[in-house]
Amino acid sequence: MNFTVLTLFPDVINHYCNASIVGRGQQAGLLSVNTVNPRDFSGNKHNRVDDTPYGGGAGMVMMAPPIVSAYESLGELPANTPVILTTPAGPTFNQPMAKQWADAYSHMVFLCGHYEGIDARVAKVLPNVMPVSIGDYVLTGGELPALCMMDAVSRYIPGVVQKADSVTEDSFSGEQTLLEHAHYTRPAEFRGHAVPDILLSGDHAKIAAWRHQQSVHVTQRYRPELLPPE
Ligand code: 6GU
Repeated sequence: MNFTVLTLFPDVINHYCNASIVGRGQQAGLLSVNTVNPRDFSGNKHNRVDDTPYGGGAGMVMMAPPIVSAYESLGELPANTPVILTTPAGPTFNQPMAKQWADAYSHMVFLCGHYEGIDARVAKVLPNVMPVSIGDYVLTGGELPALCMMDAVSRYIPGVVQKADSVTEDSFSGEQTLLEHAHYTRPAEFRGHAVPDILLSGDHAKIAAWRHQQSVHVTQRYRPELLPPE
């Protein structure tokens, strides 16, 4: 998978993507993350990439020409390559989308919005533009959403996550619609809190049943709407 991020803050993207599991995936050649800065395509002496909104109102709007020029600098991309436009005004990203994108695409472009938004003509001019939000709150820019989505997609690229089970067992992964049970590791006792005995019992059937019951409890408490109807 090749990710290209159009962003005014390439350092933010690269710092995260060069660390941890996504960084290791890049080192292993399983994925790549590249950034292009629309500011380098401003076409004006002051490197301006935003302007006041037609019709008036608060804030600034990202101009279309620098973004479209930045995109065109990428050259030929696979025909189905999506351009994910990060915006609170879109459908909400979820786990099935992460899986589907990982399966469907070899290249994805993320366009990180800033200021009040992006000139609407960008979505008319670029191919395969899909607005996507990461939830019902407003962020100052699209870098964190792009990172969230790339991270979630990366986990579905074979080899990126060490143990295949840890992807399919996760909450929201399709085979599992409950929240995850609690996890414990050494030490067996910490500040008066012991690890539940059953986890030390070696009885795998009992452990599986206990974990399931824990999952139901956690889901009941925090996300009851995820529980199947009675
Ligand atoms: Cl994708 N962008 C911004 N700026 N804010 C958001 C978002 C995206 N998703 C939720 N809030």
